[in-house]
Amino acid sequence: MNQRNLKYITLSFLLAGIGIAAQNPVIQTHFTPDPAPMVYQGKMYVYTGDDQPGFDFYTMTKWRVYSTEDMVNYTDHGSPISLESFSWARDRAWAAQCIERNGKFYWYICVQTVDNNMAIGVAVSDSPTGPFRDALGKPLISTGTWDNIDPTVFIDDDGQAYLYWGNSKLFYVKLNKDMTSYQGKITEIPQSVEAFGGLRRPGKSDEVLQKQEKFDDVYVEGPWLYKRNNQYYMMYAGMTGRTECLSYSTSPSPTGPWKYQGKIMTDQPTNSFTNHGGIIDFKGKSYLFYHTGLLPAGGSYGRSTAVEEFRYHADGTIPKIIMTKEGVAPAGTLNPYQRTEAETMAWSEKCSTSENRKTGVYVSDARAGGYIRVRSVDFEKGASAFSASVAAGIDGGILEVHLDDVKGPKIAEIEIPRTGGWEEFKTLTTKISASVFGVHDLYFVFQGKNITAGRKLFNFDYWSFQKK
Ligand code: FUB
Repeated sequence: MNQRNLKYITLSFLLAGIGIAAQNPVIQTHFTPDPAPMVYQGKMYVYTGDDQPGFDFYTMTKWRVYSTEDMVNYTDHGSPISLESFSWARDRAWAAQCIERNGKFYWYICVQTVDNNMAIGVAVSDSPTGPFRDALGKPLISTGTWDNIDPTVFIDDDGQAYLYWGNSKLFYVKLNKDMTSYQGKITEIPQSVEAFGGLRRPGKSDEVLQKQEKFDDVYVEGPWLYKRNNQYYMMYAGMTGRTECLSYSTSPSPTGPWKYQGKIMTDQPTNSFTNHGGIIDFKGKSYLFYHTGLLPAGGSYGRSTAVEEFRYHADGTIPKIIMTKEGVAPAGTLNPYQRTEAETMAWSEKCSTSENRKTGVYVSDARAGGYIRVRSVDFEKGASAFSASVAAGIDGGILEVHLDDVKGPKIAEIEIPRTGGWEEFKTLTTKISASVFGVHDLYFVFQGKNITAGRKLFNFDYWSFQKK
């Protein structure tokens, strides 16, 4: 490597280290509302909905799963469940949460039923990414109302599991150990100023309430129950100003009485009426997952998962959290010498993801000028070759590999010939053309030769480097 390259790579490394590129929303290939995080065996899984903007309502039909080991590179695991997974579901695949118990994964969802009400169901799997199946073949909670949305589930240290849910009213039941049935009656938590900061005035819509001077905060939806230092926390979407805020209450017991603690995230340029999320610890840090409408073409019906790190105050209270574009710092590095799925990414433009039975999830529709950014890749002492599994129905696609910026030093390039079809993946290998070592952000840049601008170039399944 010459002196100029060395200087460039060192400077790029420093810039990458201070995280100047956008990181929120964390998924750009699909809309991902209502994020519900779960930590399992050293990985953070995030279960989300799937907004379809253009319908002018929350007309959602499926749910999605992502995972990350470093909080910046997220792997797309596709959509293991949809309305079709529940024979009794009709529409509105709304907010959901997954939890592990004894090696099984229980994904609590809510949907509109054939009788037009909302009900809560549960799907079960042996793996956090599926396949999942409807555990009951019928709803777990169905009371013939619209109240049954947004389930949150929590297992206490004594093994007792709790399911909370509700829109404008907050309910809970104690789940049995099988996680698919419950004991006792459904209990409604009384709404009070002490518990949730305000009171819903009967007969008045949220819009009317927002205009009233005395209107402060009120429980609306999206509960998230967890425990920290023997205190129980209930985060929820409250109502204040022009959009929902995230607020929280605490209690010495999992069933209340709840004491209002204030707003966590409020009055910010979110471009979404709703907010909904979860709080979780991972690798010694605390994170808030939430959603915004800030992705291009997003909005109230095109919402995306975002994440911020925060620190609890010494007394256990949660600080006010600001939405940022930068998101969180990497909580680890990525090893480029093992197979990495192309759908593991920190940021992407001009591509999407698809899945089929043979290949699973892969990056699809790569178009000229698009790219995938993978953060914090540790090349250690150096790489000698680069391999990529790609598929193309036409010739002319080029996959370039750059360091630290779309226009940073190019270390590899693969010309992609037609492989026999858009889903016929072939592994192509090339030598590394410049010296690379240490930690870098990687950019896989899509280019086309003699291909009409905007046309699909190739699909991309996985990649790896060979060590020097
Ligand atoms: O995503 C549909 C609905 O919007 C959720 O169930 C609510 O919490 C709100 O985010």
